[in-house]
Amino acid sequence: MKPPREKWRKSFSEWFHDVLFRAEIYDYRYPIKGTGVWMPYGFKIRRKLLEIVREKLDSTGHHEVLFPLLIPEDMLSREGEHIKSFEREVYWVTRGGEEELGVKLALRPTSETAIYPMFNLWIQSYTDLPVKIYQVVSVFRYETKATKPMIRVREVTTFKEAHTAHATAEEAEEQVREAVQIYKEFFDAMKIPYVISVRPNWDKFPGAEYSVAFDTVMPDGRTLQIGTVHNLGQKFAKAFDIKYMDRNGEFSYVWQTCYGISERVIAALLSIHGDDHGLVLPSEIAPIQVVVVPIPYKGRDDEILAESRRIYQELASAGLRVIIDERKEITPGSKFYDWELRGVPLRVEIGPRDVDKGTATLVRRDNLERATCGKEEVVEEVRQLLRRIDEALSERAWSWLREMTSKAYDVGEAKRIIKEQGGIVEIPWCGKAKCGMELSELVDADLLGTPWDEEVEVDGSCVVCGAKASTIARAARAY
Ligand code: P5A
Ligand code: ZN
Repeated sequence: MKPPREKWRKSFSEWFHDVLFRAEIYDYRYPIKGTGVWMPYGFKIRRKLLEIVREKLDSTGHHEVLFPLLIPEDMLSREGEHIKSFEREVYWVTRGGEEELGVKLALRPTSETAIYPMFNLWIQSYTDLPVKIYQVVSVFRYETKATKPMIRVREVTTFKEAHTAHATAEEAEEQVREAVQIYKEFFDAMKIPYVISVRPNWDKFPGAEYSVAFDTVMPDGRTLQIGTVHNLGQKFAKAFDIKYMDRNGEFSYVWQTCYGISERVIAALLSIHGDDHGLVLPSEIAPIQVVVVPIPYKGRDDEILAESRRIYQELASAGLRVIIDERKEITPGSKFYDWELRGVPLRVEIGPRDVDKGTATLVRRDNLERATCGKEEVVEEVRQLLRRIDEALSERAWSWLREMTSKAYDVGEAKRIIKEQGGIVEIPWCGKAKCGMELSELVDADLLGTPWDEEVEVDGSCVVCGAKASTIARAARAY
């Protein structure tokens, strides 16, 4: 059985707003544009996700830190390209109580310029390197594009940013690879499909040598940038004078990288797996993995409840995140509806027939299929089904991404696909910036960039200038 995905696909924006609120994830009615409130269930999902990120970073030698929110104006402006790009998006604190501040203080839009002055103090010798730190904080960006809950907010509340410093360019390069690998594993755990692109030079992170980005395709066919990894070279090291003494007593600037993700990942997770009934959560993220629902029957309620509780206990003792829904005032049907909306991967129903036969009925959230198993096998069966649900979610999501990725060999075709179907279109490109920017105009879409570290088959010629194509450009309408 296939749950419907009509609304999910055709009125995604409405679906998203509606589910966020009804499933008690996130309330976007806070009276400041671009800010939202994490509600209890949403906060639990957020916490699970952060647990996974922290585990991946901690186990690869990163250390968690916490820097101040405020950045003095002169520090924020130290690196030219960085400030030039961010200055239009900065919130400023200019007063403290009754006093005008002598130095304006920025609410961090990201923390390079807060962290690197401290790197200047911390890093003296090659023995201090590498430095690999991260923090999870709020950052503020006065976004001028249309704001959207979680997707483009002005207070980004779940900004996980990592910053590293290295002795050599090769080590920084290696760090970019490690970061990409960490994010791959993280998105894989989330069952979120992605493409990895080197952003065009005109669209890299301000202050970076180059930027690598993860994009996914949302239900409406638009792409969402869900993470970025930047090789900063020595630009910030020079601006903040971050030098170390090598083995020979000579001083050199460090080589740096930084990489970040935000609640956009949660938006992608909730959106990509969802359907018209609501959320569908992978088991690793689900705050509740299994819900036990007793199905009352005249004269047998006590037996049914006792058996439901016994199974609930068994699942809880096995370490599964399980709840039992004993609410008396509502029907089993309304309970199903509630937990489907919240994306609980598996439901266990216990009715009179299950009690008689010594069985349990299991219903998968992803495809709503029912199965029966003996009461002795419930734990094993639940574990197996959770695994299968996760696999099915991953498969469905990746085939969605593949379905939404096309190739085009001329501008008209590319433009038509982007307009009519959406998703990502791969177009032969000579690699010249002039053609790239023109291409973006001609197909009326953004250029995500070129494939990162992938063997790509390039056939045909640049659709703009006709020269032999050296790569492909990925074009899409991006959020
Ligand atoms: C990398 C971490 C940086 O800021 N500095 C530290 C680097 N990169 S970035 O690409 O600008 O941002 C990292 C990721 O954050 C998400 N993001 C947002 N999410 C929600 N609302 C926003 N307004 C917003 N801005 C950026 C993106 O996923 C981006 O890749
Ligand atoms: Zn060209």
